[in-house]
Amino acid sequence: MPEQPVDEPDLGDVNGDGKVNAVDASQVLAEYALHSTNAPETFDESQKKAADVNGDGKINAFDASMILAYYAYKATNHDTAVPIKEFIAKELN
Ligand SMILES: [Ca+2]
Ligand SMILES: [Ca+2]
Repeated sequence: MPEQPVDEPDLGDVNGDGKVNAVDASQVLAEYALHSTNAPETFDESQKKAADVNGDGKINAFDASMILAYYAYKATNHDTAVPIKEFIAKELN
């Protein structure tokens, strides 16, 4: 398997398939569920960075809901959609 770059993962694309969608959101939720039961985490460093879309250092349901919100937004704004970073920055303001 080729090595994934660790420094700049695509924000929100947790499974690295090039898309930000419900699959990523559900992986974030699954990881969050593991954290809350003190189970060992399954995300690598790159996935953690991709999952923490609001950059607060935590992976939780908020990140999952932002990923879903971006996915819904992109589905209705194909041509004009801004990058997820900008979308989240707006959502947080
Ligand atoms: Ca993905
Ligand atoms: Ca977060």
